[in-house]
Amino acid sequence: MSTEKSHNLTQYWRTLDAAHHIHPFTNTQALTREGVRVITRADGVYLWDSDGRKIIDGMAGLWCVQVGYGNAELAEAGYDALKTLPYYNHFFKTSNPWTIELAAKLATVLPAGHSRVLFANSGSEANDSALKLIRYYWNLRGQTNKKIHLSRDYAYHGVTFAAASLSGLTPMHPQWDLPLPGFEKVPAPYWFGAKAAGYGDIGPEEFGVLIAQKLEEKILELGPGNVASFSAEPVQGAGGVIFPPASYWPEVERICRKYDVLLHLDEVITGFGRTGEWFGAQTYAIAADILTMAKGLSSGYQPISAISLGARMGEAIATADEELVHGFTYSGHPVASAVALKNLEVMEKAALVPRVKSQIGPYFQRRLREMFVDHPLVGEVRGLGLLGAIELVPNKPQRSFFPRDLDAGTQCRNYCFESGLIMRAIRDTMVLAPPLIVTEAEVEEMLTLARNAVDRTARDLGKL
Ligand code: PXG
Repeated sequence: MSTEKSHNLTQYWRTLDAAHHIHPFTNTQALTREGVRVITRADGVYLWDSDGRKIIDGMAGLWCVQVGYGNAELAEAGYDALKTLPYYNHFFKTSNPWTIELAAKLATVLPAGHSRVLFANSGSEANDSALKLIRYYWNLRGQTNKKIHLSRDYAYHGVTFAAASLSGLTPMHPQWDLPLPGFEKVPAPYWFGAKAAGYGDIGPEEFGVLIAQKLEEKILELGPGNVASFSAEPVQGAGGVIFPPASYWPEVERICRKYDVLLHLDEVITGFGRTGEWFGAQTYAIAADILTMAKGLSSGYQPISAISLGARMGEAIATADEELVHGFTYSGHPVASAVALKNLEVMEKAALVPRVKSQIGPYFQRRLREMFVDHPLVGEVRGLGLLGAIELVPNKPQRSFFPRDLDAGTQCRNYCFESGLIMRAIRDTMVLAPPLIVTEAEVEEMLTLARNAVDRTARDLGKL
């Protein structure tokens, strides 16, 4: 296509988009002023926009395209299902082969005891459903006072009324008068931010235990008989890629068990190989009562999510001998199930999860540290598997932060975009979560572009 033609097409789409399409998590007025970027195709770890510009995707879409773009096997699995059974549901005692096989396949990779799953269409729906199932479990058990749902500061669990209430990113709340009543927060195990938050010079492991014990304090304050559940991401993603100190999860698990609080792990980002195991629960050896997953389940090729039940919830719900009054028109959609099933088969065949654990993950982590640990603008490099974060700070030993209105992270992210790299900025934390098929050469390309962007930001801030 000639440059002029593609430019005209871009203008045409921009105008239509501005006139008719409201975007998620976007200032519509600002976007209309700047003009949207139209992504027209993708292959491997690369995207192309409507002007023909090639972009390397350091975020696997929104942390979800595990097998990379353009996988023909997934496309064909979806097409076959579309031709054979484009739609049918699971209400009224029916099912379909793809969803049945997907449920069974999931049981082989999920943590021990998680042998039963329900399906939904997004991470938010999965979390919303999980909270309903938690309530149902306690109602079945006759513990009808257990209604309060605990979660953490900086948590991201989605946008439905319940999932947004569960989320601890406070800017998500005022527009919608959230959180709903019955949602309470405890602190996150964010060691890098501990000094700025007034915890002093505490070491990470001691801090991990201290923060876990804040959960215990909260449960005791509310009364264990009133607390239904604690929801948490094994590694907090959209809230800043916060890795818990090793001491944190064992203590949290002990506390949940002691006070009979159900442990809900949100594996929407950590699921499907991101940290080098199928699930974060396996990476951190966490025994959870209920797990939610989405994104990597289908590598983002189809909207599908799932909720898996551990032994006690699974048993109670499967033997309740009454109708489960819950489910969506598209729960276990045949096309989405077929694509997710193929995605899991492709991941297994290519050994993508072991690859993240022992080959490309360690390579990515080593190079990330080599390129950024000593950078004058970088306070901390943290990561595991194919998840990495770089904190941009004014003063490394102080672990202090730039003033929010400086928007150093956004500035750095804009430089990344300018140079053809998609990298996410969360406050001033720069994040990478590439597709699990990324090669060493592509890691080098991403890190080189990221380094240039951090250098440019450092120069702007007088740090280089
Ligand atoms: N839980 C977690 C841990 C997530 O990361 C959701 C639930 C909600 O999933 P749905 O499918 O309802 O969006 C998420 C989603 C970002 C970004 O910019 C992150 C997410 C979604 C959109 C943007 O980091 N995570």
